[in-house]
Amino acid sequence: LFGAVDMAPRDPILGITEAYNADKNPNKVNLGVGVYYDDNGKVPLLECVRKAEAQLLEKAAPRTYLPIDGLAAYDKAVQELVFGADSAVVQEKRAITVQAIGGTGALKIGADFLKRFAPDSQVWISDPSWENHRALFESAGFVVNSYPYYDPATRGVNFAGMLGALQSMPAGSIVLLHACCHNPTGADLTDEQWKQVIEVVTGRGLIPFLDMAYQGFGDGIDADGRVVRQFAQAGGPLFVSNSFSKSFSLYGERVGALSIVAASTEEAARVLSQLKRVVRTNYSNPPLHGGQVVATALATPELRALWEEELAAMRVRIREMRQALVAKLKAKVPNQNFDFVITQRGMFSYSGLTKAQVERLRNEYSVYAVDTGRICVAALNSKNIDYVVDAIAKVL
Ligand code: PLP
Ligand code: TYF
Repeated sequence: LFGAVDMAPRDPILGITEAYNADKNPNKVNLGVGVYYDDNGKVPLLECVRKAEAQLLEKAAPRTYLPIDGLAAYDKAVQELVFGADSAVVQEKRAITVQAIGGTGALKIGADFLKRFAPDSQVWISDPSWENHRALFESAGFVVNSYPYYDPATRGVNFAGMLGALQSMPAGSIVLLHACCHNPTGADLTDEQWKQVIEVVTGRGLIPFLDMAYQGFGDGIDADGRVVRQFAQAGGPLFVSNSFSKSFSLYGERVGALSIVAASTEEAARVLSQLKRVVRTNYSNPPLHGGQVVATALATPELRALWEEELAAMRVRIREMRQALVAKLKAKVPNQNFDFVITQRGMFSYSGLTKAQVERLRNEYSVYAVDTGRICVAALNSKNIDYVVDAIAKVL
């Protein structure tokens, strides 16, 4: 049996962390994986999480199974966060939300559901996109295509290309969109561009699947969620995967959710019943702890306020690192313009570094970036930024 098993390729991003971990250089910096580190280079345990966990510990509740669709309080809190408590889709009970195993799990149950009910549709992802998008939808059985997105010349979005592709996809195509903080480029659409995208997607009967893994890292919780609400208002079916890995710094707890908007309460109930079937045949029901933590934090006013403060602090620190990176690079490499780093949103910057330059950064300086030139700005801090800027200046 195993003689015929060949070696699978490594995940291009998680593989970088393996190499980084093995590196003995004390100055090493991991700008590869999309994880937020604080100014001391540590992954934070948020105070709102610590307090929610203290409350849960105090209760010492038994660890029974959760329902197939997850903790009800969690699903409700997520739905209100994603769509707004007073939104029509929530009020009219047209949105259903299922707790999922991280954002990745949400994408996968959404993909499996879609394969069952839209088996002949094809999937379209941005060029480039998060590496796992293609693999996830292909493993659900879909043909995955890409639509133009990034324009290296402007270091922004090739909007004409994107819109043109949307206008020529067959009706029923599944379009994966990053709701905010595009991974890997950091280049987001403007409000006006989103308006046009929503018009084309709903007008042409495409199926939008919004992936929101970085809510709160762009311009704020509400501002980053606006696109989801606009899609929900526009009508038509809608899929939204969201993740608390980054926004609650709960990476390993695997907390995410899939929400689907249907045309009526009755339709939503049928959709939920089928989605539960997908969950049941994959992992039966989701884990308890992370969902409880997030539900407690979101539903307890003082913990909710604390979370918003802590998330804002992460967002602000990343912005400061963007500013510092640009200022320091300008001083060292005066003939190049790095202002685009400030405009980019979220954790990442598509830096424009070539594969050869990324290799030199790794081999000569132990600074780890993704081969595409993506760097995680959230891994920079006041102690490592000068070292990183020196290294980048040398390879440029
Ligand atoms: N979608 C995007 C765009 C991401 O960058 C990530 C990052 O991890 C995910 C989904 C997956 O989220 P999770 O780690 O919660 O599975
Ligand atoms: O893009 C990133 O770095 C994050 C983390 O297979 C990640 O989204 C990367 C690769 C992967 C899972 C998570």
